[in-house]
Amino acid sequence: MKSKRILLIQPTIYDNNHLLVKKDKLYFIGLTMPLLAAECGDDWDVEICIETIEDIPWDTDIDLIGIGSMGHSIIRGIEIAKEFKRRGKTVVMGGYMASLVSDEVKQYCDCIMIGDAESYRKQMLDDYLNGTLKPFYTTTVEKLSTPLPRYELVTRKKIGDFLPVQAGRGCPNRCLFCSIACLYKGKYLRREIPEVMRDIRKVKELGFKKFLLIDDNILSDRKYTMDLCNEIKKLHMTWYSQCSIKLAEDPELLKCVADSGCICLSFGLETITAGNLKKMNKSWEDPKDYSRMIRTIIDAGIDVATEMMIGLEDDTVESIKATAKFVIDNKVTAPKFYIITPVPGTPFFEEVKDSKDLVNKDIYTYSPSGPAVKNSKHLTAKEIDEMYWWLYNEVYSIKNIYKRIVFCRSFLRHPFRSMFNLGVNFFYRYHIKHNIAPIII
Ligand code: B12
Repeated sequence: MKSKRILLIQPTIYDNNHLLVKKDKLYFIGLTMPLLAAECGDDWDVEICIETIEDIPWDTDIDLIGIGSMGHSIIRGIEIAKEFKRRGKTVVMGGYMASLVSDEVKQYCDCIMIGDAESYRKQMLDDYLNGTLKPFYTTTVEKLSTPLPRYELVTRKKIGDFLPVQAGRGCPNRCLFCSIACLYKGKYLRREIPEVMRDIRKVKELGFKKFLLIDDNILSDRKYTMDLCNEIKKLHMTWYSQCSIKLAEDPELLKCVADSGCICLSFGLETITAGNLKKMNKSWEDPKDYSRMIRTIIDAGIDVATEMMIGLEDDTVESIKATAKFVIDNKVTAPKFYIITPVPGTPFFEEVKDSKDLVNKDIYTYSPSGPAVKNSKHLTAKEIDEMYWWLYNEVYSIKNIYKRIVFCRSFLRHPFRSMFNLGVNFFYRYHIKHNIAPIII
């Protein structure tokens, strides 16, 4: 008789020196594993291993192993799957990459959960217990409702001072490079506000004063966001999230978000070159508005983090230098950069997979922090790599960290927060100096 026990593993990634990224502390803890644990049901005994901060318990006596796959951590995920298979375990995989390239990944495990796992207890776990596990499970969630995540399984681990909460999943936009657009196809699912508030209250009860709203675009529904923020405000907590920079164009909503305790938002600006945005099907944003919008957000009391890509078709050495100047002049608190990478399973990958500009076809080496795998119109892959590290070093030079964080108005308005941000910037700088892009912390 099979026992109701499962070990859930969030694999880490390999860095640019091909070493596994291991840390003393993971500041951003995802929701995936605590939520999956809850979705197993109370009668299941669940253990979670976050490989970035923990060792894999290879000798576990648990038979069922569940492995996540976030971006290029799928490479490590497959290695883990192979080893557990060798040890006679039953291995199930899920998450973004396993869903996007399920046929490829299936070779290494017993079963793949494609897309959302909300009904996997009913289907997959019961089948496992009955010995009738199928190779693939695909579920389409039309209405999102999730149990209270089992946060207590991660709160004793070495994590930051906030926990993740999810209000919605997916995004109404269809940007060509984005895995979320690929999986959700323009769909945005939202949970009922009382259910979201139940989770936020739990986070507070557990002693956390901050939370990370992990939605991909919390602005997708204006009224919903307003109502949610009005409820959050009552709890006197602070929170972070990510959304479209277009928030700056809605002063009423922006004020409501700021008043509810939001202190930092991350914006996928992608590029300062309009032609690049257009080619990526993101022409609903215009880089010429970015500086003004960033100012508006900072003036509302919210710190700005940005996510941008390098190696796009219209990029040149000059445009990448201008990107550095852009984030420095606009006092971006936490700028992050990625090399555009054709993620298998996305339309972008299909478009370039046979092109002679794709200089590396070994998808198992792909990473958003390089080495670059594709020449662009004006730059070779090698030049893109050089410019990528030049950009990070420039933006995180001591002089430019001070310019962005200390010599600006928000330092006077929020000195404690700014000192914290200064610490974060020096932490990122330390990693950059060791050839590690600060994309996983
Ligand atoms: C929080 C977060 C992080 C955190 C925490 C990571 C961690 N180790 O815990 C940090 C900042 C560290 C991080 C780092 C990275 N991330 Co990240 N991250 C997120 C974010 C914002 C939320 C993740 C989350 O909690 N989601 C909520 C849960 C409930 O949803 P879910 O993960 O999709 O899980 C559901 C299903 O997919 C399924 N499922 C998932 N895993 C499994 C496993 C099994 C066994 C089963 C049955 C089902 C299943 O069940 C869940 C419930 O339905 C997402 C965006 C997003 N929308 O998810 C990006 C995201 C997942 N990250 C992404 C990437 C690429 C990365 C990095 C590789 C680097 C980077 N940023 O580019 C690293 C790799 C981290 C690692 N593995 O070590 C991409 C993945 C794209 C892709 N094609 O795979 C996303 C989608 C962001 C994006 N827009 O591109 N990330």
